[in-house]
Amino acid sequence: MKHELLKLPYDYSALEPYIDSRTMEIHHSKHHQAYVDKLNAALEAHLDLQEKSVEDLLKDLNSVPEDIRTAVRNHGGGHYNHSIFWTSMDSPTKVAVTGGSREPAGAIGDAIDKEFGRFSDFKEKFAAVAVGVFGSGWAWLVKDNLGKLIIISTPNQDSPVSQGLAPLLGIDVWEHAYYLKYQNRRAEYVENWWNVVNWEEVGRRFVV
Ligand code: MN3
Repeated sequence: MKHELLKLPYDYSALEPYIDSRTMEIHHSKHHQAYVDKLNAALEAHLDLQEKSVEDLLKDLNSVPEDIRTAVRNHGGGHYNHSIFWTSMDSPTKVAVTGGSREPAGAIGDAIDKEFGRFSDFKEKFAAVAVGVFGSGWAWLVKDNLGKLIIISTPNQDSPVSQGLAPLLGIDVWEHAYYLKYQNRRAEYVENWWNVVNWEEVGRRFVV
């Protein structure tokens, strides 16, 4: 079984003007595709591992043979993290048209209020972590095994699932995610990104 690049649930232009379509196209069809290809290449000589989902591989990296462990961590992590990222977002117009909300509602909304205070406080804390990632990496809202919400960052393509945490929402802060439009202005990218967060999907992940 080969790992495959998922088709985006929206067009490359869907997240305009907050994330431009050229960035989306290169990010998905080149960067993410490369992680998928390199993961498959790493697993080529390991038939037994080809049956495992990328999530299961990442959850137990110690069981992955040492000669491909770094490749699975980096490329498997890249594949998995980007899959979470794409589906954490949706068109800002669609969100408005469907009567959805750009703020978390229901159980996830309550949990965020309980853990972080107001939604604006949560956004501020999350953005500070995202902007503060040194070099390439990710900021995440995750749920631990007791159901508690935490904001964390991971370097490179390390994934929260490798730490036993369930990723609910993640933002890619590698330069390839924003450089064409925002250049060095990562904080502006993070600020604009809130407009495309798909809170319905985040809410679904929270109650699983
Ligand atoms: Mn990326």
